[in-house]
Amino acid sequence: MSQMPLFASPSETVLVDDERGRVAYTPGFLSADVVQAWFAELRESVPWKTQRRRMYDRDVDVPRLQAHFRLDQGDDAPDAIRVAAGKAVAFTGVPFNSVGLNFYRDGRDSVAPHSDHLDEIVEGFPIALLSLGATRRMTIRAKEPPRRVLQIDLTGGSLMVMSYETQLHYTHGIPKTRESVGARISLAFRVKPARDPAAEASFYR
Ligand SMILES: O=C(O)CCC(=O)C(=O)O
Repeated sequence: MSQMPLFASPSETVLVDDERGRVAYTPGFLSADVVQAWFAELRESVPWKTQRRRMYDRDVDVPRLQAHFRLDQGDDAPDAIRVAAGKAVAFTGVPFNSVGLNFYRDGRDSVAPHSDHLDEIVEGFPIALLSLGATRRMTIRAKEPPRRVLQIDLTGGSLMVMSYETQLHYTHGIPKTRESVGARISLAFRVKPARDPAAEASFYR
């Protein structure tokens, strides 16, 4: 009996590769069946949290739900995350040990332009963003001239890898949209330093 392959054969497109960093995008990194199954599993099983942030003189909800697991220190991550991490590690050769999850419920959810906090990732290692669910557009913008803006539609099942240098030279964000879009979950894989037990996971607005 023939079986559908669990994973598609991905092919990477390099969007930028110069002294300011490398960004590579791989649509179809996961097959549609896997995307659907993992989206459903993570939506139900992850302990999603609403974060609050001080904005000027008041506290506001961060406009998406979030969660975080260490992959190397016994955190009880759902199976889908463990398998996804294994795939990301095998594809990139990067020993990711942490995953931050974002749940964008609809087009009103977003993440503001930011770059990763450099004290929270190990120097030299890239970050990888795995998308499940609806397509959302990411804007990647150079911090200094020469001006460069990339708009990338992150489709469900895609993997985007941004080198460490891109965190120095670019911001990335997912703007709100008035278009009618479904829910999206992203898994942001990182290599983090050994955990300080007193430290809280930090989140981007
Ligand atoms: O949802 C995404 O793909 C982006 C997430 C992100 O920028 C982050 O977690 O720092």
